[in-house]
Amino acid sequence: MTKYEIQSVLKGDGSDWDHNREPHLKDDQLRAIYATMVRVRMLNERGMNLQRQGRIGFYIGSEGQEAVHVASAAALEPTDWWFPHYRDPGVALLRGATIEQMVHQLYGNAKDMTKGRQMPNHFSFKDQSFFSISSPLTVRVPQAAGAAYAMKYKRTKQIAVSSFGDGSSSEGDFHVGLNFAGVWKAPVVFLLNNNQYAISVPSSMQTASETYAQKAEAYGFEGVRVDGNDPLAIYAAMKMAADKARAGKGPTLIECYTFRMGPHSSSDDPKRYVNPNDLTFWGAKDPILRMRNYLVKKGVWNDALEKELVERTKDEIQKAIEAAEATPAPELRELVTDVYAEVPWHLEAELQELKESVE
Ligand SMILES: Cc1ncc(C[n+]2csc(CCOP(=O)(O)OP(=O)(O)O)c2C)c(N)n1
Repeated sequence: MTKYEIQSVLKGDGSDWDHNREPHLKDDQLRAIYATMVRVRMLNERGMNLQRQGRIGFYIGSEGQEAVHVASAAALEPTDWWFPHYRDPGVALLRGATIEQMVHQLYGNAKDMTKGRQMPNHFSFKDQSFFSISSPLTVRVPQAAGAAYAMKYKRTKQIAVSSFGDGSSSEGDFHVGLNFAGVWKAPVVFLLNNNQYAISVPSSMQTASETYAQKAEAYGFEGVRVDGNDPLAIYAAMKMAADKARAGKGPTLIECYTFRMGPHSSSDDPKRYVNPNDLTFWGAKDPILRMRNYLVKKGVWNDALEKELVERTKDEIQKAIEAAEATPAPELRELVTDVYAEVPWHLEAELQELKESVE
């Protein structure tokens, strides 16, 4: 295998695989990865519909890229800090966050953990070591590098993961974060979701390098390139990188080569720039389909389990929407009381004005 060749375990539609490279996961772990990817896909479908119906303002999904974040998270300890891309809800779900918590956030209501002060989909789950999602791209790279250095300094044995897209690698923060992590051997993994687009800008216009993985070399650490539609290959790459980071051997950059099967967000129309042949090609490599075929062939999944998962998730999403729609908006007053213990007179006056205008 050449240095930046794409690493894979699954072959074709997933019903065959490379037995020498297969990571040895317990049946429960395999089922959890698969179920989480399905839950993410179902939440995406419903979330996009809610936006189209005018019930929420914005949605951003991860169709076709579920394996990148879910299989990676499965290779970590639940206390390892995840500095998320906006396409990563599965990390929090795998670690025990609920769909209901996510749906409250989509509605920006009083039970939204961000109290309506973030865009929909910009979750934050402290209990799941899932850092607050920032709208400005790539800030999560130096954040994760710095947090990882703190973990090393305090000898906590945790690691940090920074997850972001190919377009994000054009920001200065990418270079600042990778450089810092390389110099200080910070226990961090950089997970680059190369879905081949940054909104409408194709990857070919994003970099002159042949791969993203090779960029790690300039900062003195290893880069690997993985099939982003192969949960087993992603798990194996993240496990290797996490073990290495925990052993004090520094960072790794993992490039997951995949394709964005949906729009960038609810504000985008990819029909204007994505070639439909690409969708057909990548649709056949759907990570959920491949994982299901693998699990069925191994005898750990079947139609009855599939039906139960789909029905349960449908019900969970429906109940979450009903709960979110029955929850009032956050208290206006908290806009200032969350910042000031004693509200200054001029903000009190502004608050009064705001209340009158809302009423
Ligand atoms: C600093 C900054 N610049 C621009 C934007 C606008 N913007 C939001 S998403 C996006 C594309 C990001 O592409 P990529 O990093 O490849 O991630 P993807 O959405 O493809 O997963 C851009 C340019 C932003 N949010 N922040």
